[in-house]
Amino acid sequence: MTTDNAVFDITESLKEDVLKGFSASNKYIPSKYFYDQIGDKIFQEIMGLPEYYLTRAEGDIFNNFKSNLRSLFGSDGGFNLVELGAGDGLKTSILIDDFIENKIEFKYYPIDISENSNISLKASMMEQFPELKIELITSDYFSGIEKIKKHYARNVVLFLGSNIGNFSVKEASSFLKELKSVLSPNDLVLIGFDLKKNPKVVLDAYNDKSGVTKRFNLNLLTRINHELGADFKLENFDHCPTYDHNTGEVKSFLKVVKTCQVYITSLEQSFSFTAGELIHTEISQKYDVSEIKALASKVGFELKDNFFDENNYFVNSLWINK
Ligand code: AVI
Repeated sequence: MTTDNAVFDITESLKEDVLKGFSASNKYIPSKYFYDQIGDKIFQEIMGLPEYYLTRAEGDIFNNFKSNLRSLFGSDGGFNLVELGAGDGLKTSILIDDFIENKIEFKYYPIDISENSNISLKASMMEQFPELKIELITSDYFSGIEKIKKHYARNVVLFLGSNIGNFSVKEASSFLKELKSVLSPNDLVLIGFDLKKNPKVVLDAYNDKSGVTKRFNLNLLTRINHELGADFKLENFDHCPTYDHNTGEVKSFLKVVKTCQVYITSLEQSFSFTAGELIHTEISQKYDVSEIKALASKVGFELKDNFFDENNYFVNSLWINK
């Protein structure tokens, strides 16, 4: 993984974050470490789970509203379609397919810190759409946007899949303020928010019967075992998600089921884990429509339109930079 000139060492950053997280009074591991090669594959499985409605809901929105999105994105002529953390690009390909069919002028710029995911995304996009104008940007999101050559007047930034939900509300608002600072007036942002709904539906999405999300969460410990030389025994930990409908927070934890000591070679240190203790691993924030509207105006955008799936489980919210 590389950023511009500096080589970014993910194992070094994992080491620092694990030391910080395991030394805290309430232990935690940042959720960005889910996405190693194994975690990426498990996340693909999650997206296909019957309980994990988010991906299907957003796909339905794109299928139902692609022509509306096409006219809104293209209302100023050609545009740069900028995607932050595109993953496998499956949902975006619904829009790209429609834009190409309707001979819309645009160029696709997926921005991701991981060169590997960008390269495989480009290969799969080129296979589906040989005529697609695409330029990979391997970088953090904000410097990536600044690098985009202004081929067309407008940037249309996609931040899909409820990735915004992996920030707390406070972090989301700083992230969006920083995003605004690298955009020009009239640029658009389309954000996928997961909505508050029946708490059982929400919680089941993070606690599937087949145990895929449990594997996803436990993979953090496998990763620490491999990359930092730790001796976590996975059977001493369980997957434990919670949902608070008032705050809209799904919190995922690894719960210690058997008291144990774990030695981490690269830190030359042991850590104690006590039965019942919770290690916080992820937040998946759910919103309601009024909170989304308030967030848009707080960070300096104007909410232009909301697109919902048939169940009102999910919304793609289109904002314009004032
Ligand atoms: C990537 N992100 C939006 C997912 C979510 O819903 O928070 C990650 C995930 N974690 C457990 N299941 C899915």
